[in-house]
Amino acid sequence: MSNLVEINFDGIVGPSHNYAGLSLGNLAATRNAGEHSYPRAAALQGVAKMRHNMAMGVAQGFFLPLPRPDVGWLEALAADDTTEPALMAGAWSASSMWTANAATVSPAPDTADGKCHLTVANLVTMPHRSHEWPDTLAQLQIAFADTAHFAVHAPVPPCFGDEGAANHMRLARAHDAPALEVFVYGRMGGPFPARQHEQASRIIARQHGLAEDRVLFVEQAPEAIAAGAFHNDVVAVANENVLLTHEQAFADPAGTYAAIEEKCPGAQVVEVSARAVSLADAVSSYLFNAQLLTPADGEMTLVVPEECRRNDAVWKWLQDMLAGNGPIRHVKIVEVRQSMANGGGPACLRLRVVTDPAAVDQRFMLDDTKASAIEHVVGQYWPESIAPDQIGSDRLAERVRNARARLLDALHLSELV
Ligand code: SUG
Repeated sequence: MSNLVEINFDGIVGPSHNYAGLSLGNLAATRNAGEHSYPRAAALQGVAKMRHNMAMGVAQGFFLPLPRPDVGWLEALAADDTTEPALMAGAWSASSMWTANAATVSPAPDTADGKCHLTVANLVTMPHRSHEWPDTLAQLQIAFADTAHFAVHAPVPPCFGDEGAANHMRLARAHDAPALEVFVYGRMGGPFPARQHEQASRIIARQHGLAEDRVLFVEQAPEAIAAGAFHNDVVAVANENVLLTHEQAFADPAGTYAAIEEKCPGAQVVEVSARAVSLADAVSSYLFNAQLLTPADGEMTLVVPEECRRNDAVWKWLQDMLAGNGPIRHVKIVEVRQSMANGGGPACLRLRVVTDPAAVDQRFMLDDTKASAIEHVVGQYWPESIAPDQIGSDRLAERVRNARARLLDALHLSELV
């Protein structure tokens, strides 16, 4: 019998969480630049979300915050206190919390060698994210060290931007069945950067040993990127055989749906029309940055951010959807406002890995005891708030380092230094 299940690995929000407006094309992050941040509340909201999903019977894991400020990166930039504030903020960013951008994952049923393949994302398009990958890779190499089950790859060459699972979807009868892997890429030329390069996606598909008839490379609609969908997971989400997508997510929606139906018979596309929910409403509410999950009871559930309830058009669409006889049977709400204000919804905060949980280093798997331990350390050591002018301060840097060290210690992961 197969023990393969979907595990959601959430990024614990780091103690240096702040709003520096570093991501051009991410409208929430730009709008909130210079606001005070609340790292303690942010991390606790994240743990509450993990607890919420665990309570539904979903397997839950986590990744640790990366070492910040990244002094090695500042050195490489020959930067000091007098250099541009954006570079300093880049060294302090807690952006690794959005683990949907940590890696692209092809589970064992999809790959030629029957291993689960993970390629760490290079994130080269945004300077503040471009230095995440070495520490993320170190973490993946520990969490997925069992080489009988996993193959962990270095990033694709930096000439092609790769943003990980945020632009990748699996469609399959069930999580443990061979899937169609859909890679979504953008083309440069619009007002905002297209972060996922087609060639990066193609390299990953080859490197993971995916069969040609079970992959699809789809162009993201330029108007979606221009409207603030800097990753495809802002306008589409898939789970098992269901794709929930905005009408304007893909450059060629009809062609994309036809190709999906051909390569994955039985797939169901739930399309939200622009008339019902505009791209602007989709981006501000993060309706599609929901987690579409199959809980233990088998009833597919959409875990949406609180912002969806506050948007009339989105809330009405959700109610109408539930009243219909569609494949998504429940809608649940989580509060992740601190992350949302930087453009990171429930789906950005997690990396999905379909595998046997027993194959994972157990220190990365969450249970109630560990959730309480994380809450305890966060409550004691995470700064309550950070004002923009504190970024770069030695005192705060010391506090941030100490907070992370306490968490590593509590979770027996001090080897991550
Ligand atoms: O890369 N925000 C992140 C949000 C990532 C969301 N992830 C997914 N859609 N999967 C980003 O734009 C803002 C940081 C700042 O401006 O301080 C930031 O990096």
